[in-house]
Amino acid sequence: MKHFTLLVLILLTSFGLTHAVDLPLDFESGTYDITDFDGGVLTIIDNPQSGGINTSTKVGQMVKNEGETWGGSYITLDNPIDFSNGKTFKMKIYSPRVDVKVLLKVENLDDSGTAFEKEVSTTVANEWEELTFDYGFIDDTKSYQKVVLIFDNGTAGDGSANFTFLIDDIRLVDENSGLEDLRNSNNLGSVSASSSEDYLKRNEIAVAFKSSLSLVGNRSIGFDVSMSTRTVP
Ligand SMILES: [Ca+2]
Repeated sequence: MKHFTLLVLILLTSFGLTHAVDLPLDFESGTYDITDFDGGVLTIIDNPQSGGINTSTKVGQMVKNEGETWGGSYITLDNPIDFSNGKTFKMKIYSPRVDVKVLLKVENLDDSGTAFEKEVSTTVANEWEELTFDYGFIDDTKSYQKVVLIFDNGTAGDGSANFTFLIDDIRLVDENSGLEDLRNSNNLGSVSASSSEDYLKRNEIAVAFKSSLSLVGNRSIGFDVSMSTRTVP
């Protein structure tokens, strides 16, 4: 009996059935924990539109049927999403229409109120494209383990080809969104002199800061100097 159990375990492992489902989601192997809601139906199928940027074997197919206008599906991952190496989601999509709104949301395993979402629109029809979702402002101190997808949120589906979408390769990348730079821009104290270039930058900032201080402290002198410089030919 022990030998039999061991054999089953070895077989399960070798066939990939115990493969954990986490990002990136490529639908090639593993058992996906999919939950459909309010008209959305997500299934894993052989790629019917192999070509362009996606010649992989398996894809996700989302059909939005009649139901609620927010109908969609979510995939429950085996582990919380790790945002430490990037906060930009990429997802390949094959849409029958341009300007289809694609909502990508992440949710906490138990508390749907702990969530973050971004919505972007498709730009091409009947060919694969890769959409980008900027998650720069997500609170990554919280835990998120569900990936929720809603197409054309606010519009009821009809289950037709017009509401049939293919998805693939949902992944996180480290792409500078500019949001972190913006967040740090009012914290000049964080500028360090790790290289000569940084040192020069820091000096420039210090000089500019001193100049603005002296201008405030001697406003009339600063003003006169400025005026004389401008008026003397
Ligand atoms: Ca795939």
